[in-house]
Formats: sequence, C-alpha cells, structure tokens
Amino acid sequence: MSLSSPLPLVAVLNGPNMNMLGLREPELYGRATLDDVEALCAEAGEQLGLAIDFRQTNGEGELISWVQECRGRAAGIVVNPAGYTSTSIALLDALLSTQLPVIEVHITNIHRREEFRHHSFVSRGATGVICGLGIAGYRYALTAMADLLEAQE
Ligand code: DHK
Repeated sequence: MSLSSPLPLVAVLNGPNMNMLGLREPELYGRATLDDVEALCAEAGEQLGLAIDFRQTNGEGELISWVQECRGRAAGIVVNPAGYTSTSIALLDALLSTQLPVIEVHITNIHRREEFRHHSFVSRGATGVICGLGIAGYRYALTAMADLLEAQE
C-alpha cells in the first residue's frame, strides 16, 4: 500500500474463498466474480476521490498482516472477512490496533443464514456493517467511507 497517491487510500480486503466468487454457491453469492468486485471498487473510488488497494487472501495471517500495514498508511479499511468473520479474534485485534474507520461488508445477509454466521467478532471493531445487498455493498461501503473521511477533515 503506497502513499504516492494524493487521494486518501482505502484498503478493500477480502478473506477466504472470495476468489471463488462467481463459481461458489451462485444462488447465494451471485454470478459476479472477484474481478467484477474489484472493477466496481475502482469505479467507485474514482467517483468518490479515493485511491483503492484491493486484495484477497485465503490466509488469516496474511489478512492480519495487511490490516497491520494499513496503520499510518491507509485512511480506512473496507473488509469482507468471509469465513474469518465468525472465528477470528486476532483479526478483530488487528483492526482495533489500526485506529482507522472500518466498514465490514458481507455480500449475503449473514443473519438470514446458518446461526454460526450470525455472530461477527469483526463487528466490534467496525464503524459500520453492510450485509445482504450483494456486491453493491462494496460501493455503499466506499460511499460511507468517503463520508466518514470527509467528516474527519
Ligand atoms: C462470505 C463468506 O465467505 C462467508 O463465510 C460469510 C460472506 C458470508 C459474505 O456474504 O460475503 O459467512
């Protein structure tokens, strides 16, 4: 993540299996791919005046390292923690340590799904949560992040 752009940098971080978007359970997650989500975020970033660093990993440690890197470098974090949502206290701790605005995104409405998905450890470290609105949720998250950053100025 670089400081070279004059625009505020927002990291859009995606957890495990998000690389399978478009193929995985399309009846739940839709047919759009992760490349489509990245393109949507790039377009939203251009419109909102944000630089976007879009990433996906299947590893919890890598996700946590990326979150740590955001401290002092990014202005905010949009995260879809995917399966680590309901398991990772370490990810929550990393997000809290950044002291940055965080928006948690889920493509599906986790509260309408299996009970084990209902509790998010990450939400405790999130400024806001968007779920159940499909991949448009990423655009809503970036719009909200732009508003939060503007209010900080
Ligand atoms: C994505 C996942 O991979 C699941 O583990 C979460 C989330 C829901 C989503 O809706 O984007 O439970």
